Amino acid sequence: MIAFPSFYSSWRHVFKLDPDREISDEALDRICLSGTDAILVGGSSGVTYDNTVELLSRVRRYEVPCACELTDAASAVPGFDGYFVPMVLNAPGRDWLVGRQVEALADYGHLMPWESVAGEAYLVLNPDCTAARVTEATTDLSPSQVAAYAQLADKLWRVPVLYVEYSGTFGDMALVRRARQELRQAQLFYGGGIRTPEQAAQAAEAADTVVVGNVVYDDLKAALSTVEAVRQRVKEQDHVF
Ligand code: 1GP
Repeated sequence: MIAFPSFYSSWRHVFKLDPDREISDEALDRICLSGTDAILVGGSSGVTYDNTVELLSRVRRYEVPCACELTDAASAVPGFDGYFVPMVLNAPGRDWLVGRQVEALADYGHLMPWESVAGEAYLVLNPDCTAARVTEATTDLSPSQVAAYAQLADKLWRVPVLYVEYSGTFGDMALVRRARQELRQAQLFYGGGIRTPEQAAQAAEAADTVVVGNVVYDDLKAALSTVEAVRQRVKEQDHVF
């Protein structure tokens, strides 16, 4: 992967927080001071302008960078360090691939802070996650199909981020590695089902950036343990190469 400097290029570990879910001040404090590289704000349902503003303002008490995943123009809140615009590669219709994005840009394109916006090509691979249900993604992909999608994102379209999404379940790391093999310029994000330091380390080995979500809300201690696990694995890899 050739890394172009961007607001997210140094991120190895990220906590994804859902504006539609409750998080106490104490838990947020521990998350923001955990040593994670960034907080990513986004969710597959129930995200509004108001709950996004509220979460951003709470995270802004800390130094940790905070970015937003823009799934709906209605929740486009200014003031984040960066914005990702998801495009679901394996959704069957054009709606989640380009349709919604074009509609939103027609209205708000002139307001976009383009220097801190990155396209995010999603491959949604857990059929039971909300993102798969909402987008009706075709999730049972063979390794060669995954490789083809990765080529499409990286080489044909030159999207800067490929996000392999298994939200809710720990994914097939062989498939994640297969995707990574194809990338020349895109940064590979992996998210889904990370609940232990071991899983975090495996994901850090397979992907460039590890995203940890749900476990924040049901086992804070386990969530926090993933930060050091990723840090450690990255250090070992840097030592080897
Ligand atoms: C969700 O990829 C993220 O979009 C993280 O997944 O919530 O399963 O950790 P989990």
